[in-house]
Amino acid sequence: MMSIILRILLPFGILVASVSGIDLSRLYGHSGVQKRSDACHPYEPFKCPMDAHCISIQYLCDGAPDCSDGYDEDPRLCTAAKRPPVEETASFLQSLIASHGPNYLEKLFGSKARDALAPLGGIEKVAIALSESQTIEDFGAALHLMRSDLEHLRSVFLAVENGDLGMLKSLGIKDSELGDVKFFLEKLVNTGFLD
Ligand SMILES: [Ca+2]
Repeated sequence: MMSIILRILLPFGILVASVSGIDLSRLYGHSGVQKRSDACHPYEPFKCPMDAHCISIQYLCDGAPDCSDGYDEDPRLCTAAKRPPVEETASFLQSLIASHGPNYLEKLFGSKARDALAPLGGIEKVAIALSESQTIEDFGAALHLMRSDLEHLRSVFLAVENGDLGMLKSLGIKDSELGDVKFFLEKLVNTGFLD
């Protein structure tokens, strides 16, 4: 299943070259007839996936549905738009694992975050869930986290929100990573993860 990030970007034709296994024909028209109307006007570049209706970027996540199915107000889309890019989150998680071993992220995400996050579906799946999940409860549901792990994660976020770095230190987050981990968690807190 295509991530919502790709579905956001596909109407713009971005990232298409790096995406395999997706039917691109609808992007370029395949009826043999040149249909100029397939392309959205530059002033209204976002194409609603359902009805091919074109809207301007300002109407994305503005609180009122403009696509017939309300896709432009999809909570996951609008959450992802406020979060760091999935690639950035994935590479951060990857760098922590590369530096400290495949079970390092257990300190944050609990016992299912071992083996380079394999039991959670892998690094990319976790990064997408961090991007699209409006709240920590949504995140827990998306990755089927156990309640105890979710409450542990919440306590980590609450500590960061309160400026308590001692919690991260006591978990064994290295001094050299403390700033980066704090910055990473703060970005989530600042976009409603604990609301
Ligand atoms: Ca809208």
